[in-house]
Amino acid sequence: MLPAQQLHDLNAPLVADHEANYHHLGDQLNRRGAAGAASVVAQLRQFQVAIPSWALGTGGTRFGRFPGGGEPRSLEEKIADVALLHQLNGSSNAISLHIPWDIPTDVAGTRQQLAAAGLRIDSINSNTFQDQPGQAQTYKFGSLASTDAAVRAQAVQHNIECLGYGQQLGAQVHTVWLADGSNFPGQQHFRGAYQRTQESLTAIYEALSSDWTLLIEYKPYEPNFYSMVIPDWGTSYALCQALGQQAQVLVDLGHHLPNTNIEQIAGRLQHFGRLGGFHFNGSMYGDDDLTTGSIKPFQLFLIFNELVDSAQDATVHNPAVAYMIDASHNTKDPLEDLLQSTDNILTAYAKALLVDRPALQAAQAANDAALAEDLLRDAFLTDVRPLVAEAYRQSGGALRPVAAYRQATHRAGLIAQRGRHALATGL
Ligand SMILES: [Mn+2]
Repeated sequence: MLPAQQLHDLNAPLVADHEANYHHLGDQLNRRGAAGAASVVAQLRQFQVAIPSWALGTGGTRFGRFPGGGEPRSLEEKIADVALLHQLNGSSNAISLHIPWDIPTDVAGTRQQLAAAGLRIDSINSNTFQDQPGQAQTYKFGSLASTDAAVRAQAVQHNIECLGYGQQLGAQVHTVWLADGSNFPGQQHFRGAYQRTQESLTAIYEALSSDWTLLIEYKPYEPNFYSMVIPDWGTSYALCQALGQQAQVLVDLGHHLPNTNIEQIAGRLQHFGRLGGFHFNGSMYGDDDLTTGSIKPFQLFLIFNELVDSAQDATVHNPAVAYMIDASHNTKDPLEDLLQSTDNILTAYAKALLVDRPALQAAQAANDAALAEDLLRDAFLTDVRPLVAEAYRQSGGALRPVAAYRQATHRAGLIAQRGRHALATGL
């Protein structure tokens, strides 16, 4: 983390400009009769997005990987990186772990480190898409859906072990993403694979504590390219219905075919009270894991419009959604990418909070398509950056997190400390 004085000094030259912009926008919103600036800032400060441990190192493609140096080599160093992000933006108070990449070796020490940084473990993520050294059975032909009972038993057992690690660290969410599927027509019996998956998930669900949530993530293709056992939200939803109330659907922005109406999926799942988790990233073609909001900021705004609409509707009974950034690529400094992603997420959220909702509902009731769209445009085209910056400032962070990170030459410090060729575990 940065010394408090250094953060203060980095903000100092920006304060006068920021205050002028913030007050100007506040006046503008007041004249428009929109939500007040202070109320939006308070809601932005409440919004927390978890950081996954695997996003702290450089990602890669199957063609190569170009690490930038200073990557976290241990769970402790991963927590230190998230602590820095949270210091700079006040919006990253949780970390998601991946088992077996992040098995805690010093539980008391890890809990202490988390508490000191104001962080918590958000979710535990299982991994049955790779074989681990010394593993008895292979996942080459699937895990929870495997035709081999011994493979399924091993995969179920791994998930139950994940619950144990999570419990030690105070997590309450377990995420299952299945790579299971097939590459060729006829390879897999669709109904059989679904039935086996439901039975395996039932065994995991039965091991779940009553205060935990099981998130079921879907993905249309990759790593299997003909069929995936859980390809869409409908399949996740059906599995949740079969399992029980503690099972919830996890929507990952990149896990959709191009042009899918993801905002409608978000609205539909909240209507059913089954939207349990949301993974943010950016996508041009598929599961590209680019910076959230870098390609389709209007879509991100429309998604937040649905989230805000449901949150403000007393008839919607959806549990609190676990938000996480699930991105990792080859090009940017991962910490800069996560700061940018969080900034884009908060920007979209702020815009959604500015939508004149009673007017929008009246326009929808009157089938006034032009007015309804204009009301969304009014909110989307508002430059809300002063609101996001004010949220950072009130949380004790940096007015411009990426600029502060750069000026503090933090990456150079990490490289000096961890080495140029430090490799984040699991990647
Ligand atoms: Mn995901």
